[in-house]
Amino acid sequence: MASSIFTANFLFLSVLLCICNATKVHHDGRAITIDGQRRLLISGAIHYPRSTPEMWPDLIKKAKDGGLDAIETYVFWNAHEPYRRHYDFSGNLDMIRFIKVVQEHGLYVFLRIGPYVCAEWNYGGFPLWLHNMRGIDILRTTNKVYMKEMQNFTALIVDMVKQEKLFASQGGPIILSQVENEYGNVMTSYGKAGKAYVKWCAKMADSLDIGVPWIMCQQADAPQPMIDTCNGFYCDEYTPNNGNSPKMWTENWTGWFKTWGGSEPYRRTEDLAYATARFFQTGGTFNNYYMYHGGTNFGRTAGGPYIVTSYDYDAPLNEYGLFNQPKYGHLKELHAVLHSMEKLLTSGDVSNIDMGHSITVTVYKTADARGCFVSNSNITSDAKVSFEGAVYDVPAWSVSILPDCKNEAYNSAKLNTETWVMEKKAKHAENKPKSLKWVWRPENIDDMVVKGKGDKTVSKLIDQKAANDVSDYLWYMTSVKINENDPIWSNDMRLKVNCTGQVLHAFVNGDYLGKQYATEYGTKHYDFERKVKWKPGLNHITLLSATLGFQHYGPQFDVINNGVSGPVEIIGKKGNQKVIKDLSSNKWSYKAGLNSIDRYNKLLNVNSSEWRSNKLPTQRKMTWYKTTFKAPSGTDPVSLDMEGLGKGHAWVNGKSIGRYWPSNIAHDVNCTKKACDYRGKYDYTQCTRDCSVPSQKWYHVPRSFLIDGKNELVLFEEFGGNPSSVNFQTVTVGRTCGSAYENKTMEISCSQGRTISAIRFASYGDVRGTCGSFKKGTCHEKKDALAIIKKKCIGKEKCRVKANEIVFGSVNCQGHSKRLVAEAVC
Ligand SMILES: *[C@@H]1O[C@H](CO)[C@@H](O)[C@H](O)[C@H]1NC(C)=O
Ligand SMILES: *[C@@H]1O[C@H](CO)[C@@H](O)[C@H](O)[C@H]1NC(C)=O
Ligand SMILES: *[C@@H]1O[C@H](CO)[C@@H](O)[C@H](O)[C@H]1NC(C)=O
Ligand SMILES: *[C@@H]1O[C@H](CO)[C@@H](O)[C@H](O)[C@H]1NC(C)=O
Ligand SMILES: *[C@@H]1O[C@H](CO)[C@@H](O)[C@H](O)[C@H]1NC(C)=O
Ligand SMILES: *[C@@H]1O[C@H](CO)[C@@H](O)[C@H](O)[C@H]1NC(C)=O
Ligand SMILES: CC(=O)N[C@H]1CO[C@H](CO)[C@@H](O)[C@@H]1O
Repeated sequence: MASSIFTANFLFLSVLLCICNATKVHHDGRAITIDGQRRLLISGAIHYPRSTPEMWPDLIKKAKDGGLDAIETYVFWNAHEPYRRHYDFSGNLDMIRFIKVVQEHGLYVFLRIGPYVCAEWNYGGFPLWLHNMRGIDILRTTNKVYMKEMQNFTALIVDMVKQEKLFASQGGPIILSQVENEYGNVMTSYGKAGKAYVKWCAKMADSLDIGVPWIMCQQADAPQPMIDTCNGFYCDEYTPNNGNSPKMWTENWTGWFKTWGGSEPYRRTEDLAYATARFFQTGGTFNNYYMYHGGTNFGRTAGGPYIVTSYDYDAPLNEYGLFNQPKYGHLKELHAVLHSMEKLLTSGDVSNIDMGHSITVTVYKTADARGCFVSNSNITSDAKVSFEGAVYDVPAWSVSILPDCKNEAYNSAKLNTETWVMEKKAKHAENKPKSLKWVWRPENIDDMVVKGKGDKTVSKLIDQKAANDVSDYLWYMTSVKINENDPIWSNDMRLKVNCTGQVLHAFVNGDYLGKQYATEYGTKHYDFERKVKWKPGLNHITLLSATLGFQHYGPQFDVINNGVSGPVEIIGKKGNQKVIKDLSSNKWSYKAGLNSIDRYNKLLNVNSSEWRSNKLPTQRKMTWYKTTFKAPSGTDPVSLDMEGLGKGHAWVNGKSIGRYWPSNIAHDVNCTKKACDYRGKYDYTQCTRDCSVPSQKWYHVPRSFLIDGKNELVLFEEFGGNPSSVNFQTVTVGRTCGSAYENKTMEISCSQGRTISAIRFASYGDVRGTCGSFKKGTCHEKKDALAIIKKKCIGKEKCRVKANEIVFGSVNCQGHSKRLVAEAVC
């Protein structure tokens, strides 16, 4: 009896304790409410495995300074549970530590558990063992085995978070959580089961009793109490599926990802600011930038297939964690203005005035205040908008915000933020290519290509998914007897292999036939076909398939083929007659992986005595290279220049920095020659740069991977390349271009202790051109702007100059906007 009274008391006490510092998160049709207050919330995505724990505090501090209220992250199932019931939450997988760092900075957390996450992440975050479980055909449907596993992982994450009291309902920072992800986009392909699955997800999530709202993004039929939300480049035209759900934008795409063979997509700051401002103008109250910091796909985490190692995403913080200016600064200003209008936007009465020509004025009104938006969605025509006795200059495809309905505090197309042009520098002699001394050794592949010896034999071709993702590589080996009197025998006999894997290498009787790879993003069948000199009798065929990440998106993406899908055929000719010998159901022997990498992508034999220092080979496939180097001095981020290499994987001090493939040249034809026009609906093919150069030549080496003494770089070169131009450089601001419209303040800064060394251009008026190519306009200052800026800025780390006539004298631009522009060298 006594003990049960004690238990009851104890429970009562802990409930009390919880309530004391709990935060109540609810919502109504207007906004998320926190402790009863409607909130305007700005969130940004930072995926913890795409940076390092050492980078987290700085990234989150910058996010907070940029005006964010919350950090959003997915949870990455296949990273945390690489083998069933074997978990990893160490290093950059320490999700709890990440949440606590956000908490320490006083920001909220939006935890998108999924556990399907898409995210251009390998297999969308699903572990391959899940696909291979008995009783599972397809994932993301009402399959009992799948549902049990999905619930098990979701519950595990919820339990871990609850233990640490990290939900807002427990006094923690997590205000929102998400189950599933963009299922609405693909649901019809699952038939009736799709709808049932959504209901089950909602019920399952609800049963976990987390005390904060759950979200299902892109899910028009999300059952209550799940909140349906919008993802996309624009969400102004979106309405949630329930009058009691606020208008929330869970993925506001700040840019786009890059693919091998692709150029660099980017999204203009003016357009991103327009989309965000329009969203709040049209009643939005929660916005999450996807991504705020994109980061790096370390190890084999890149999805795909064909996503590159950098996941920079043109986000406000670049891959290295530095400001992506002007995006970061221009959004920071927007956030400050929006936050100043929180009460109006979440509680005010709304009225819209259609001014024609795609111009709309929106007025928010409470008993004691008014705030206005003036949007010009016209793609071509700048507008002078007359409203309540004043005239506003609203450029095409822009939104002006007047927090008091009188003064323009912000316009999405008028940049008052500097533009940084980043540079890579090899500042120290020790980081120049010549100072690196290389050793090498071959990967021993004789067992496979000569002996045809694998670990497992099956009488069919298997998909690479069957190998449980222990490696990028799967060897397929078989032998075939052909005699000179076979009907197929002739002197024109070919080997033909039908593939869905991303890269195929083929060998016959130990001789290399060549390689082939898919040239486009997405899984495409391709045929490898080569003439072969067969020998009478037994011939050994060895195929090596290499994946570049498993499909991460699409209807039933989880069953899309990857590997040697077949058929594998020998094609001969008798006269004009084609004769085919199909080897697809031969006895095939399999081996997954390389000898020198374990199933966690860790290096083996780094210190083996096989390393050779003589006659460094180049263009030799399946070759290991090793060198030591000194870390570049200072604290600037470090980047590895891989020019000259083919394709492979790189490790620094045993830590993977990801797949490399600098020999893959961006084939695009779409590179925007001039500055890309921000006006009009953006899609990711619209603005790209860096065509006809390697899709990715630079690879981020986090500072925390480096030590003071000798560092070790190890490369596995799959295609063959030349490491002799590899070198380490640091990433810094090379030039900066300040910009400020009339009466605003222009700031230019070099950051990280560097000072402004020269001013290349300065003018106040209707300046033309862009950073690097500025020209004075038809109206400009009378005083010597260049001399004024030089005097104020040279030798300083940062300088601020007011854009007005007191400083530059009177300038008559006949009603056109004036701005101060300067280009500085750091
Ligand atoms: C997950 O499944 C294991 C058995 O495989 C079980 O021991 C564990 O309790 C389950 N975890 C949760 C959170 O349901
Ligand atoms: C854009 O503005 C021009 C000039 O005012 C006008 O002729 C045109 O109809 C407008 N377009 C739209 C779509 O409103
Ligand atoms: C490869 O096999 C697939 C499936 O059988 C077939 O559709 C395709 O036409 C074949 N060849 C190529 C080049 O895609
Ligand atoms: C290789 O040898 C070096 C120097 O002896 C040592 O510091 C390092 O830990 C070794 N690495 C491995 C993976 O054994
Ligand atoms: C080039 O742009 C066009 C039109 O936007 C698009 O359809 C095409 O896919 C783009 N090509 C590439 C390689 O991105
Ligand atoms: C800038 O300030 C001056 C002086 O206060 C004022 O006359 C002018 O209208 C302002 N210009 C703008 C664009 O706000
Ligand atoms: C909501 C939304 O805008 N979804 C879009 C996301 O992006 C894909 C690819 O560009 C579009 O097909 C969707 O319509």
